[in-house]
Amino acid sequence: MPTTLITGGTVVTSTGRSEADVLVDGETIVAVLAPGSVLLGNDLSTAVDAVIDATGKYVIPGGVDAHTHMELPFGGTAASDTFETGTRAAAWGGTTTIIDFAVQTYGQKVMDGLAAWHQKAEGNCAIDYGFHQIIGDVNDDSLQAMRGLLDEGVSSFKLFMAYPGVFYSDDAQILKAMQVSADTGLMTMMHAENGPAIDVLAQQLVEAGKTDPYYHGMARAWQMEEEATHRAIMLSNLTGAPLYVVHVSAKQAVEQLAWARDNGQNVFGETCPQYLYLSLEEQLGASSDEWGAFEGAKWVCSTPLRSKAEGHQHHMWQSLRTNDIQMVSTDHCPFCMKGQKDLGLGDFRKIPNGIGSVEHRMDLLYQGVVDGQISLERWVEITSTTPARMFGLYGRKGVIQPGADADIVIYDPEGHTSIGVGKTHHMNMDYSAWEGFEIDGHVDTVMSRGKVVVDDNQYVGAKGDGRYLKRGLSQYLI
Ligand code: DUC
Ligand code: ZN
Ligand code: ZN
Repeated sequence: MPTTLITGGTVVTSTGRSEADVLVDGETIVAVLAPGSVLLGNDLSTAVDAVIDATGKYVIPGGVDAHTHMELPFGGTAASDTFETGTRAAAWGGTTTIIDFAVQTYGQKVMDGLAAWHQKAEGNCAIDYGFHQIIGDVNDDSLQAMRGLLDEGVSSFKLFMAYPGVFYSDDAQILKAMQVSADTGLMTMMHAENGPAIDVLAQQLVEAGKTDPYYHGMARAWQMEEEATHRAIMLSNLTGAPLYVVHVSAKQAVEQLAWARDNGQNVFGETCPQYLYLSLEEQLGASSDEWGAFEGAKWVCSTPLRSKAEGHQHHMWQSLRTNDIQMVSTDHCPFCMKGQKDLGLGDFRKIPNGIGSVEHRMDLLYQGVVDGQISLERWVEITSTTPARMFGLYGRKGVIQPGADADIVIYDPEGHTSIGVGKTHHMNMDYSAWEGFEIDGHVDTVMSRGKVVVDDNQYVGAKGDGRYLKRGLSQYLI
């Protein structure tokens, strides 16, 4: 197996940084050494097959994006990134692992849903991938099948308190699924918004002629998120199920999570770049010659963007610092404006929900380091180490240490990244939700299990490089 030495860089992990060389043998990191180490009389740089000079750069574990939706059928269409295009875009941005959501639809068997996801992904991915399981139909058969998920390497399942008639579970179904979660250790992941109440508000808005994309966020008010988050916490408290709330956007929902954690509950939360950087006010102000106010559809996602005046974004950065929120995923669910988002012209309820960010998460969060919001180590922790540990991948992923998979990103703090279509954009979308964002940093080199897949602004990997990851239980629970 080829050997590679990464020299001269600053190795950054969640616990610190040091000047060190990293030795890779085949797919694995075998040593982290003092710079210029001589091993058994050999100058290592002459003994290896390849040397990568990382002088002046950060050497970090590859990003782990624990929330993506490649090819998800949703809102009358399907997410526009395939596993091939989406994982390649992820690699471009320094993410070397995704955990995507396999779907059990209403009436379908859980294991059939999982098998369908394997079929979509196998042989197509640029980077390693795992699956969570969406349970879209909680019934006796699914509850039984869930007990077999861990054997399949799936240690988490997601329920929806939103989307009645699609993925929605009522409280009785949630309670039963959480009992299985408490019994097995599978993590319950929750989309926490009160869907039935939201649907009433949305209908009232449309009937009042308020059909623009902005009203999507008005219908999905923060009270809907706070209430559902609280309900999920109490059901988790009652059953003893570990709970992970996805795409937290409202500061009041964070307060619920912090309260539960302070009470000693195994409750966790993720946020996404859109809830750190984007706002409802910007969506309201969005307008273009092509789309008019429908321009705002570019940022229709659920949970929705929140008001800057109400301080949600500020609170979210603060929560990342204080660990009230533990990690950042993307909820990557891309749709094109033409032929997809435009299904909702004249009725915001028909706009497919989702934003594409899998390519930009590492850069966007690094900008938080530059802006003084988080430390370098915390950047690595919330984008790589914690996601790996939360979902049973730590040791292989999320860290630079001997024995770990050689998923390594060389990040140049002196580099620059201009985000946008025609600049850095490899996601299969006809627009970027991040158009115009300028990042003081750059992903230079990306290694996936020892193979360089991105180098000097070139993609040099191949479809099928990525392998399925069987995951264990969350390492926050054992
Ligand atoms: N939210 C989105 O924005 N898209 C996909 C599903 C979800 O919950
Ligand atoms: Zn969701
Ligand atoms: Zn999602």
